[in-house]
Amino acid sequence: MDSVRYDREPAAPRVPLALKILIAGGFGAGKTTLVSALSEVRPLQTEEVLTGAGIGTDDVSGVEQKSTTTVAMDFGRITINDDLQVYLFGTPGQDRFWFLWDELAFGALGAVVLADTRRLADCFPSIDYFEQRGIPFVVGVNCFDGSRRFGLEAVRDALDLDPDVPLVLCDARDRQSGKLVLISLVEHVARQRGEPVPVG
Ligand SMILES: Nc1nc2c(ncn2[C@@H]2O[C@H](COP(=O)(O)OP(=O)(O)OP(=O)(O)O)[C@@H](O)[C@H]2O)c(=O)[nH]1
Ligand SMILES: [Mg+2]
Repeated sequence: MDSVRYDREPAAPRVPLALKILIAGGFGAGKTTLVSALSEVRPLQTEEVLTGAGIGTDDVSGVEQKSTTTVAMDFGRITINDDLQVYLFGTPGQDRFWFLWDELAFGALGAVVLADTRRLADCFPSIDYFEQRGIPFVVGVNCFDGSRRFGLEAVRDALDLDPDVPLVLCDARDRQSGKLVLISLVEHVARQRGEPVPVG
């Protein structure tokens, strides 16, 4: 009987390296919007309708148009090349879901904290969380239509950010804008680790 001979073992299937990045920030800052804009696959979302039951708990001042909220997480994926994928995890924005954060943050490369200048203080808990755990983060100021524009230095002062934490303007609805935020995070992580900053 003929037998097939292999000179070499068949190649093992390639498993791409996966980087995990968190998209955090206060209630309604645009986390779900950013994950959706960036993801190449239909994002997994856990949106629930804001109802009268949330009155007194869900502070929608400044985002009165908001009709849903994330109750567990958002998930999206970006393929960089055959060897590298980025997994995006959007956090829930409300305090009552804090218990999920440690699971979501486990093994993360770093985080994007989205800030809305109409409700800047809402991103303090996210910043505190990452600072306390030594997780590198950048802050993206999501420029909502009609919100007052502030200079980056004024926002940096208001957030009391360390000088080395990157602060960038962005539009969470825009893929290219979101990519620039992710690139600033990857560069920040590389600088912190003393590794060469990736080019392009
Ligand atoms: N004009 C404008 N609207 C935006 C932008 N980003 C988000 N929105 C809108 O703002 C609302 C809130 O956005 P979400 O992405 O749900 O915010 P979130 O941070 O995920 O909210 P929670 O999960 O409830 O904390 C949605 O109606 C979005 O369409 C933006 O950059 N500009
Ligand atoms: Mg959300």
